[in-house]
Amino acid sequence: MNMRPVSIIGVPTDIGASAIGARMGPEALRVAGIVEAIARYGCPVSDWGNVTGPLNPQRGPVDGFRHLDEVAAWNRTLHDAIFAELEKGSLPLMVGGDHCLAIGSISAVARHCRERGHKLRILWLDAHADFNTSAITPSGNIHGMPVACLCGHGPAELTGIGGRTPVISPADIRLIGIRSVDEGEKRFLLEQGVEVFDMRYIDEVGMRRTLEMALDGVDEDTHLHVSLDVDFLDPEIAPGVGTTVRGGPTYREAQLCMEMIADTGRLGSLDIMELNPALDHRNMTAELAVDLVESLFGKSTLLRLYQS
Ligand code: 6HN
Ligand code: MN
Ligand code: MN
Ligand code: MN
Repeated sequence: MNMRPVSIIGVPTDIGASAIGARMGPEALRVAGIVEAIARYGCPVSDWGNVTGPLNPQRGPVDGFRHLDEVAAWNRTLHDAIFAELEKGSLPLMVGGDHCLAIGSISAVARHCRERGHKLRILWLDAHADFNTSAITPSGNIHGMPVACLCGHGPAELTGIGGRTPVISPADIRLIGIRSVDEGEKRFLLEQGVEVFDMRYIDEVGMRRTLEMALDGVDEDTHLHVSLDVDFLDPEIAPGVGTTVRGGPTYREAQLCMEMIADTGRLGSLDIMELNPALDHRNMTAELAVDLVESLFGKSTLLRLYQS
């Protein structure tokens, strides 16, 4: 179970998306009780409020990127905020905000790991691969590009945050729950050798085996970063997101996924992204995300004590 103090950092922007609304995600997660949920499992938790950045100008893409300067500004701020928390020995929990912001959080995590000699493993839980570049993107939306940027494929403003390019190697990351990948993106994933556990894989072998595979090699020197895009979840249980795709993990599959991550005891940082309260019903998606966070922080570990 996690013993590090958790630091919540809100990032109220939808700067990397074309649909707006994810800017309200941090507040919806607070209203759903994210702070209390973590505290319930004995974790010290502080909510540091929100970082700030440029407003969303809602412009079209320029040279294949929508809002590149603004996206870079948010991510630089985030890198600094999250790196400072890691240096204090805290477990940063970024609440977004759209998924382009994982460039900043993971740049900070990768730098921390580099400087402290930790191994890094990233679990990217998403319906999408987020592996587009300006040359192949169908939308220009940078929330479809963070994994590519982190692997060094993107503009210098986004690939060098934290002082080194590439920030990560494809070997550091596992994509899980994938079921919507663009044509050029598919080829590029294959070419780069990114490990993808798509929904077909989860259907065939189950969530348990999938997580065993994705966590293979994680040991006491590993810093585990989880980047949860809430569109990972089936839209029937998680409608509050701008980019829903049918056929995602069920409630129980998602819980098992979080429980197996908790069992490693290696969770070092977490992003909860893409929640769009404007599209939600009675905050149900935020409440589900909080439910899953409880499992990540040891809810079932306590239950299992009674069973043995
Ligand atoms: N997300 N592949 C699509 C695009 O526009 O690049 C969708 C990306 C969605 C991104 O959900 O974080
Ligand atoms: Mn550390
Ligand atoms: Mn997604
Ligand atoms: Mn995503």
